Amino acid sequence: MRELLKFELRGGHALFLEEGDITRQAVDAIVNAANSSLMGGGGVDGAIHRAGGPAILEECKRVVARQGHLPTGQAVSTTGGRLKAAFVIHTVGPIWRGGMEGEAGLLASCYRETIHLADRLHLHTMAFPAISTGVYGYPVTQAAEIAFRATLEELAETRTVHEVRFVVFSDEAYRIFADAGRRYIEDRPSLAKIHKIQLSSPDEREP
Ligand code: AR6
Repeated sequence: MRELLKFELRGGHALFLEEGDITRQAVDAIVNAANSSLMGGGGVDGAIHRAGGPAILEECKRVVARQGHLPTGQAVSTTGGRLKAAFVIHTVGPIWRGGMEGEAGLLASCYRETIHLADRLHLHTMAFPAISTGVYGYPVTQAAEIAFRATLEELAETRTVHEVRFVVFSDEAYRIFADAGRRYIEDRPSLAKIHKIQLSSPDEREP
């Protein structure tokens, strides 16, 4: 039995937390935890390029030729290639250097800029991995707190984006994100209602 958490916001907006492989998500855009070169890499970046095929890298090259490397905290979109998601939004998380070098602001900026861009593209649904918590070493508890705060604040402002999913890659990350989300809402009970949803089959959400 698979479990999801749904944070139900006013106005029909929702934030979901689930464990899984983001490359399989049927949403309008999945978010890539890229690096500034946009030339691919390991972790979720490698998985997205492998699953989406060469069209994504070709478009990344055109983006870099046009505007240079992508600064930390900013976002650009490309095709989703062969993915179910029509778009990939690439953002560059901060490398964790102890927390005194603006990491928190840069990580929040990744979530905010990505959601803004999705809204400018008139997208409705999108999925984030836990940006910076792999190779870039951001402590997961702190990254989860920032992800919830930035996303819930942005979701209150979006015009078309109404559903965001956090897709984390381990039981442990799920637990840490769930605790961070519950803590955030406990302090702001009017912001969202939390529902635990049990799915009977792993692919129940797939179309
Ligand atoms: N679906 C969902 N989450 C995933 C998946 C997946 N298929 N694969 C990994 N994760 P990382 P970063 C999780 O290292 O820390 C790349 O080389 C993973 O468990 O992918 O932002 C880039 O090119 C972790 O929790 O990204 C950059 O150079 C989270 O995704 C650098 O790594 C992020 O881990 C970026 O490092």
